Order: sequence, then structure tokens, then C-alpha cells
Amino acid sequence: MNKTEFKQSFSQRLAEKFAMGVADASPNELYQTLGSLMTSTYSQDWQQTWTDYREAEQKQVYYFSIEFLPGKLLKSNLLNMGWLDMVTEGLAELGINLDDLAEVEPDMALGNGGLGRLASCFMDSIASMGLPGNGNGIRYEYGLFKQHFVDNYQVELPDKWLQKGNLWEIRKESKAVDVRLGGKVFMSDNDSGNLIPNYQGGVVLRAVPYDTGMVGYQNAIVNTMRLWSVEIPPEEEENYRSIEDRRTVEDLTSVLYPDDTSEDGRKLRLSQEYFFVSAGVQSILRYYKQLNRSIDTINRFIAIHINDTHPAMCVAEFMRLLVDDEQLSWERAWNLTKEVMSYTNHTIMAEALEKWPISMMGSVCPRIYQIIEEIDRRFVEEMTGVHDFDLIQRTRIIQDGQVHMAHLAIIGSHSTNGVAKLHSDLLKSVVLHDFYLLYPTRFNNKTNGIAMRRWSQLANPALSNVLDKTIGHLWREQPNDLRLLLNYVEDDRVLAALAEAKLENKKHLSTYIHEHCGIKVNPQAIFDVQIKRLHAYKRQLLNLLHIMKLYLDLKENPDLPMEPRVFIFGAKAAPSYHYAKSIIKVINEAANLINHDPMIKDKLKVIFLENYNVSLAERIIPAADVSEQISLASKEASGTSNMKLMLNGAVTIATLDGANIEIRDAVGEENIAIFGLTETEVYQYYENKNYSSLSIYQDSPIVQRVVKTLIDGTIPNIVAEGYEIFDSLIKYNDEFFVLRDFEDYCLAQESVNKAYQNKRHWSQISLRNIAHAGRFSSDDTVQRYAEDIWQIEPVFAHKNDRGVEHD
Ligand code: CBF
Repeated sequence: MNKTEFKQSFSQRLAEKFAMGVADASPNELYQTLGSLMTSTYSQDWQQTWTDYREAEQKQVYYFSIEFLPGKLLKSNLLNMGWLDMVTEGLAELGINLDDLAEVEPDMALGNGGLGRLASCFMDSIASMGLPGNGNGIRYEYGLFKQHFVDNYQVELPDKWLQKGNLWEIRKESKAVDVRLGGKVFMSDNDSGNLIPNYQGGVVLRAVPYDTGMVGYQNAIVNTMRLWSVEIPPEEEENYRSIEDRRTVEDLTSVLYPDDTSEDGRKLRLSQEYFFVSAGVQSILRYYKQLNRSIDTINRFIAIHINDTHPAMCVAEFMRLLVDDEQLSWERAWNLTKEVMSYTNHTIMAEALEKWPISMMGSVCPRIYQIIEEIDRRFVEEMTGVHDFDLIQRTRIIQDGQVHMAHLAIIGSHSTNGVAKLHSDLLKSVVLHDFYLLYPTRFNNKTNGIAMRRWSQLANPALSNVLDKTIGHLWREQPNDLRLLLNYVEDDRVLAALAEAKLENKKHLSTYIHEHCGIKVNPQAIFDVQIKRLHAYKRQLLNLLHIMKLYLDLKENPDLPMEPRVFIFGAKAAPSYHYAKSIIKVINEAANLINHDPMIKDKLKVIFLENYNVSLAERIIPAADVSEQISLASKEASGTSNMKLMLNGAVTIATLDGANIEIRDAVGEENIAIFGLTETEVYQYYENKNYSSLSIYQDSPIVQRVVKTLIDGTIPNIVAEGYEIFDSLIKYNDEFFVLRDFEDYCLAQESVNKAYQNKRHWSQISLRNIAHAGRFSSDDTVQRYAEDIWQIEPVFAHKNDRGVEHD
């Protein structure tokens, strides 16, 4: 389609849909019109992609994830369709600004943080690499809560993202499946002497899929992200007369992460997990059987990826379908299951290694529990006599009345990977060491990556223009070409252009900050950014303590030579995570104090932007000078904001944790500010049990001075929160070694301050960071998953060289 045709089709579609012309239409009507034009165009490719996969007998991967965090799709779909420039110009000629339409789209926030965003980067990359892959998750009625600050406290409001409909999805009622929850199950022989389950009681619910096209980057491939929504099957309607009864059903796909402080909340969460696992696995098998292939070869056509432990029941559900429905022998079914399944671990924090009480699992999905019991029994039997008793007891799935989901995922799959080199090593040497002894060849590393197109071309047009002018356009398709930028590290014109692009982005962000927080910030100041979930291990507190140090220093000496700084936070705390919410309150109160202190002027500002989400990240990241990656070494599995910020020219201040290490290796020591304990030192403290935050506090006047601001009234309105945090540091021995790393962190911050004083030198460091970011492209990451874990291949082989014709 060319621009003239686009303008015609657009106006015609607007008239058909809304019976109006451009002048009368609201941004929402224009957005709906554009979206509908796009979906009706790419749906041909979508259908063809399904056909191609089927006809080419392609092996496909199904990526099961309880979170997907795509953000907005309008611009990224336009980019991937190859329409972005044409539509931007065409709309402009009709007097419409594309950005105004993009504003209308709600963020699709069906995830919490890195895990969900990674899943969405992977969906984009899988399609863009022409790989046959599908997402499988839950279509939550409400996305992650909207965060507001009231009296500087976090308040959570519902995110009704579906209120105005969702133009990207297609409800596919004909592809619905039924999922059984609750009740009891007894096994008995059928006429042929095979064991079959007899179900009593419980409920059967309908899982209806909503499919969203995952448009590949200019390759005519459209994959599918399938999200399941619960409904009452029409034949069961009469059993759900009361509003309460109906609500119990609707709750199943209502919210992301129900409150897990109550038994009911935990049970709902487990039911959600089984619901989307069962729906997804059933629909895969139904599709496979339609192709008339033998079940015995399913491992050659299907790969199922378990993203974190939430979908670990895929193992048991797959076994259930093979054994109960397909009547395969246990042994054959088990071999196929292991070959089909693979698992990624995303954190060493205990919270992600889910465990469910036996009684709860037995009541939510009794047949699945029986199957897990049998897997566990056979595991113990197989290992007995080969490995020592204690090792078997530590690794078995059912222990102490609980079902260990990570154990199920590892035992029931052929691959377990971590998400950065350090993290994968720690899995092998510490967290999953016992399993590594049992299955050394199953363990591997796949360092995370990011969808470069979204985080550079879409988020940062100013930088993209400089790159195009300097190194040509190829980097847009081959991010490794960013290395060509290194040839310009001494080129003053390029350095100045990079600095100008950064300043332009900082000005945009300053306007946003002014509009949303009422605070004027100086775009010439260092924009120092920490954007990530609020969690104690990520140590937003360390950042705050350093800010308080700067504040106290400035109060003592207002002429202190320092580059003006704007510290920018974006973070949501889980609704039931009291401590994290207290940190938010304290940062907000400190910000209020500092931002309104006339003595401080422009030298220091602290901004906590409300409701951090993908769209806000797209505003903040291009404007960042400094990227805060300051988790306690060993605790951040990988991190991905570190990669996005680096790609946009921010200089990282980091501990040697997660992928920070690989960033350091890429850019070299001189282009990153490293500080803090190493992971080995952290583990030494654990081993020797000799960490004492109190001694550090007593021995260091600086630490004392800063920590006291939490309780001495320096920061107003935080009596309870201040004491809570103070106690966590001093009385409860500072779980994440904030005090131990504090002074070193201050030194690293000082080195950043110094480096920024020499603008040319700073631009050079920034350039080197951009130049080395290409290695973190999620296109490469999924390629490695495809080759090493899923054994799937691109379908390009079936296309001509334009990649768009189908023969
Ligand atoms: O692997 C993706 C990301 O996942 C987390 O966000 C998670 O939820 N487990 C980790 O905390 C990140 O380190 C990791 O990058």
C-alpha cells in the first residue's frame, strides 16, 4: 500500500466504521480505524502463517507464561508491518498526529516486571526471526494495578484496560476447551483393562482463547499469542444462578497475582495456573491430532516452554492427556513429556520457587496431584541405589507436605536454563546444585535480551536519526552493526550529535515531569534513573541513602562542587509488600523535602514518577544519563532495564550482578562504574555468618549520619516507615547488605559525577555503551533458545526472497 492508497483506505474505513470524516472523529475513533485497517491487512499473513506451519510440518514452540507485558502495540505493529513512515506521513497530511492516536491505546500490562516484559520481547523476536512460536497465557480482565500516590503512599487502582475493547485480539469461541477444577477422582479399569479416571463433583469451566497477532519485522510472518479467558459453559448456566456463584468463576481470569496473603487468594492463584496450563496443553494436543500425526512423534513437532515455575503443571497435564486420554504407557508418555518440555528459572529468590500444599493441589486439580505423586514415586525409585538418600530427599517433588514446582519442572523436562551467565552458574553451584549433580547436561545459560526495535527505533527517534546518519540504516536490522559507532569515538561532530539527541530527550522528559509532578527539572543535570519493581534486593534504599548523603552535604556546603542531578524513580510495589511500600513513602517524602528546599536549588531533584509501565519506560529510558543497577550481587537474575538503558547511551553504575557482568565485559571497566561486594564475598558472609550491619553502623560516621535521617525527623512524615526501615537495617541485620556497600557506592557515584564534568569524555563513554548493546538483542537470544533448546527452525525457507510470497 502506498501513502495515497493508505489515506483513501483510512478515510473510507473511518466512514464505514463511524459514519464520519476526519474532522469530526475523536482520537479514539481514529485509533480504532487505523487499528482495524492494520489488523485486516495483516490477518491475511496471519492465516497464511498458520497454513505454512501446518503444511511445512514445522516444529512449533509454545511459550507458557503467566505474564505478558507487551505495552502498546500500535507503533510496534506499524514498524513491523513496514508502515510506520508511510502512516505517519499519510496521517499528517490528513491533519492527524500519529502520537495522539498512540496515546489512546491502553498499555497491555498483563505482567509485573522483567519476566513479563521478557516474554513479550521474545514474542516479537520469535516472529521477527520467522520462528514458529506461540505465546500461551491468561487474558486478565484487569491488568497490573494503576499506581497513584496519595499523601506520598502508593494506592492501587484497578486497571480496566479492556473497557473500550481491545482491537488487537480475536475471540475464537470455536477453539474453546473445557477445564475441570476440584472434585474427586478415582481410577478404575475400563472394558479393555486400561486404567481410566472417574471424576466426581468439581466444576467444568470453559476456557475461551483470545488470539493476538504477533507481527514479525517486515517478514510477513504473524505468530499468535493466545490468552485464555474463563466462561461458564452454556450447558452449566443453571448451576450459576447467583451473582456470587458467577463471580467465583469470573475471578479465575480477573486479576493478575491475586493477594497471596490469604488461603483463598493462594488457591485462586493455583487455579489460575492450572486453568491456563490445561487450556493451553489441551488445545495443542487437539491441534496436533487434527493433523493426523502419531502421538508417538509429538516431540518432533511440539516444544513447550515453562517460563518460570507458574506453568510447571504443563508436565503433569501433558502426562494426563497422554496417559488417560491417549492411553500411552507411562514410560512412553514420560519420555515424550521430557523431550517436549523445557524450563527457564528467572530468579534465585525463594518466592519464585513456588511450593503448593498437597491438600490445596489435591483439591484444585486432584488428577494432576495424583500424577505428580506418581512422577515423584518413580523418581525416588529410579534414583534409589544410584544416588545417596539425602540427595534424593532434597530433590524429590513432594516434601514436607508441599509440591515443589521447580523440582517438577526440572525433573519433567530436558532443559533448565538461567538468564545470565552468573545466574546460570549460581543455579548449578548453589540453588539447584543437587539437580545439577543428577542432570548435568540439562543445565544451560541463555542470557536475556531485549527487542531492539522497540527500545531504540520506536522509543528513541532522536538517537536513531544520529545512528542512521553516522553508520547507515543496517543497525536497524542487525543490531550488532552498532559496533560501527566505535569508529566515531573521536569524532567531535558525532559526539555532539549524540549529546544533542540526549538533551532533546531530556527536555521531553522534563516537560512530562513538570506536567505530572509540578516540578521543574534542569535538562542539563545528570538524569540518574532507577526503574524496576520495588523490591528490597534491588536496593532502591541504597539509592535513597546516597541521595540523603548528597542532601546533607549540600546543606552543610551549598557551594559543594557537584554536577546537578535529577534522580528519577519508577517502581510499583506488590500490594501486600509492606516494606516496599514503606520505601516508596520514604522516597516520596525525601523528594518532597529536597525539591522544596530553597537552599538546594537546582543541584538536586528527586522525582518518583507514578504508575511505571512499559510506555513510561519508553519515555524515561531515552533521557537517562545514568542507569542504576545496584542489586546485591547474586540476587538479580539478569535484569533487562540495564540493557535498554545502555542501548540508549546511559552509563551504568552497577554491582557485579546478573547481566551487569556481561555489560561490563562488553564495554570494559572504564565505561561502567562498578562497586560493591562480589557474589563470592556475599556467599562468604553467608557461610561465615559474620555480617554485622550494627558494626558497620557503629564504625562509620557517614553511615550513621545518613541512616539516622530515617528516624530523626530530617525526612518529615515517616515515623512508622522510617523506623521500619531503620530496624530492617540495624536491628534485623540488613538482609541485602545495603550498609556494607554504601561507602563504595558513594565512591562510584563520585566517579560518575567527575566523569560527567568532561562532556566530551562522557559522550565517548555513552557512545561505547550504545556501540556494544547489539549483543543483547532478543533476536539472538531466541535464536539460541531455538537451536539449543526447542530445536525449531525459521520458516523463511518457504518464502521467496522478499519474504512475502507463499507458494
Ligand atoms: O528473566 C527476566 C527477569 O525476570 C525477573 O524480573 C523475575 O521476575 N524473576 C528477574 O528479577 C530479572 O532479573 C530478570 O531479568
